[in-house]
Amino acid sequence: MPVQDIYKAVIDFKDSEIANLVQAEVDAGTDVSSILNDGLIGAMDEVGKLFGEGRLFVPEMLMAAQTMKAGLEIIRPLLGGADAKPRGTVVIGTVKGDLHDIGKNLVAMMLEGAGFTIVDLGVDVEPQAFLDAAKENEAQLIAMSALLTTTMPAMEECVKIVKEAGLDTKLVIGGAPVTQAYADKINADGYSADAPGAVSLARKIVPS
Ligand code: B12
Repeated sequence: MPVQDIYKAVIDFKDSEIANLVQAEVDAGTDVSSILNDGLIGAMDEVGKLFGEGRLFVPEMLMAAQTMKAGLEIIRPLLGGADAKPRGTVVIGTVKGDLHDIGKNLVAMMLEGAGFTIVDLGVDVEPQAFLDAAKENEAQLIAMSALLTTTMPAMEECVKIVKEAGLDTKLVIGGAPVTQAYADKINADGYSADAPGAVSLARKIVPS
């Protein structure tokens, strides 16, 4: 089944082949939702599972995410008409003072692959900029990344100003030094140790 070729190409990191495979399916009239859900997202779910089991590591996860993104580019213009409604909007960024973005990018890619609309503010993002972007884009979720212990307080500041502003937007945090205990302490709505976990978290917080 050709959609399975797409699924397999993502799992096998065939980033040079994926665009052609997806285009061929589109040309053959295959349902775009099936290409997305059974092929691209299905494969990323499997990658997340393999990562969770310790059978696949961060570099492989990045390669799979990049392959998935290349496939997603082909069907992106068609998604509006497909039966694949967006899951919600996530404003994501690395917090003020912090330039590490590999993990943040991976989380953004996985969330995009899971059907969320991503507003990526990049690195060194002020708490107020998260709040402004969440308002402007009517985001359901703010996702903050920090890799330095010295930049973690910027997360607390952001949680505080978003809650004070009375927004419905939920806040999730992550990054190597961040823990569930820290998330609880600063009153964040969720934490995950890795990108597949960020997808599960976002799906739980923003039900379809
Ligand atoms: C690569 C790297 C750099 C690169 C960053 C390149 C880039 N474009 O990102 C460069 C060389 C620029 C760099 C610079 C610095 N770095 Co550096 N860096 C690293 C290193 C080696 C890897 C980080 C990484 O990318 N990991 C791979 C990704 C995939 O993992 P991750 O980010 O943790 O993300 C995963 C999860 O945490 C989670 N996640 C991440 N974000 C989010 C967000 C949400 C919402 C959720 C749910 C989940 C989630 O999902 C991701 C995927 O599974 C780490 C060491 C380490 N092992 O962490 C040091 C490290 C983070 N760096 C460190 C330091 C000290 C610095 C510098 C201060 C060095 C210096 N003296 O100049 C500067 C700081 C610059 C700045 N202002 O940010 C220290 C931090 C110490 C501390 N506890 O604060 C570390 C731990 C190294 C060390 N052992 O000392 N660094």
